[in-house]
Amino acid sequence: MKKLIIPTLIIFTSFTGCELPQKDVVTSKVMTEETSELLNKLKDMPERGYMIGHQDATLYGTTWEFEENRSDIRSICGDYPAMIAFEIGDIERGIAKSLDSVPFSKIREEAINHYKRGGVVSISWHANNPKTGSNSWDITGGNVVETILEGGEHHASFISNLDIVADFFNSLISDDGVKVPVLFRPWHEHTGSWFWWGKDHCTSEQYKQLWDLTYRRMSEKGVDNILYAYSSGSTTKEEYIERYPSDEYIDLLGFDCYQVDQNPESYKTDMNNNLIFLTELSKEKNKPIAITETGFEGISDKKWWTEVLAPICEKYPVSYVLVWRNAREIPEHYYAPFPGHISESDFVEFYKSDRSLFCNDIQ
Ligand code: BMA
Repeated sequence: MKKLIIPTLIIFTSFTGCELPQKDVVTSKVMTEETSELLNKLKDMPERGYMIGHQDATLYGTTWEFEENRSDIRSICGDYPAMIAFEIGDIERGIAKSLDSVPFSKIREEAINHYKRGGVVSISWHANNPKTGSNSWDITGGNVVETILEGGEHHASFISNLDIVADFFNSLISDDGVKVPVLFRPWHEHTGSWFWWGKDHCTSEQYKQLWDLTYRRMSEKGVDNILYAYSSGSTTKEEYIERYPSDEYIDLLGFDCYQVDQNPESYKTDMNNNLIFLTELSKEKNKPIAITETGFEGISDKKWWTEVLAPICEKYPVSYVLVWRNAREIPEHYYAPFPGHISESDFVEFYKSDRSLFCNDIQ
């Protein structure tokens, strides 16, 4: 695999007209050729439309798990989502299965499969609380971030956790020897306080140091196949920037936002507000943007795809929109339709739109 050292040259030209970031960005990051191609793909995507992503798409659906070439979205429209995102929470425990009971070997296999079929792969990490040993929603440990930074009590064990994550990225190698490029999305939704790295549990400076530490360790471990997504909860531009770690290694700017009640109005407002400032930031920072997590749990609106989601996505230069997982173990915890679901035919309309991009559309 060829390594590209992208020159440290900063292009200040603001882009005009087409609303797209400049292509030849600029960091001193070391990345494989395929990773650099992924970055350009993300940047160019809004010229063609926005990619549709689905969390864990080929691992399981509401009624099945681990069936070759199956995906609920594919069962409905005949194509895979353009992006599939996977979750590696619990990997640091050194056990075989993730927090969602998926073998890590299966995640590796499906990430490679999706890359080989021309799709884009993303990985999130609901990291366990290094102080209490419990999960990422355990916020009982006080300021945990402080304890894992350099000089902190849990620094060494946290570095071991990062090393396990690094080993996983380094192991994503296809049978023809290509390291699969991945958009890595750790430390997400930090503008809320439901994760131990959230805003009430550490200072802005400490949060940024957590990112620096993550980036540095991945680099030291030779991980050259990841891009980094910075992904807040629904927020304001000021709050978004306050904890933004660094232009040097953040490659994509995103946010997570869900519809939580029957009336979509407040969801639409939140989505628009976030996308307005992200579009500005995309220009200012010359970086692609995305809706890194969204959806309406249970999708009780049969026209949700064409009447709520599509009109929002079409207004902004987003590279992708990702809906969350179709859990097979939690009834009603699903965000993509499956055969027989009330929004099935609307999803097919959504699929047919020129702007929504599925796997075959991005080849
Ligand atoms: C959450 C839920 C949980 C899951 C976690 C990590 O949003 O879907 O059930 O364990 O994501 O995938």
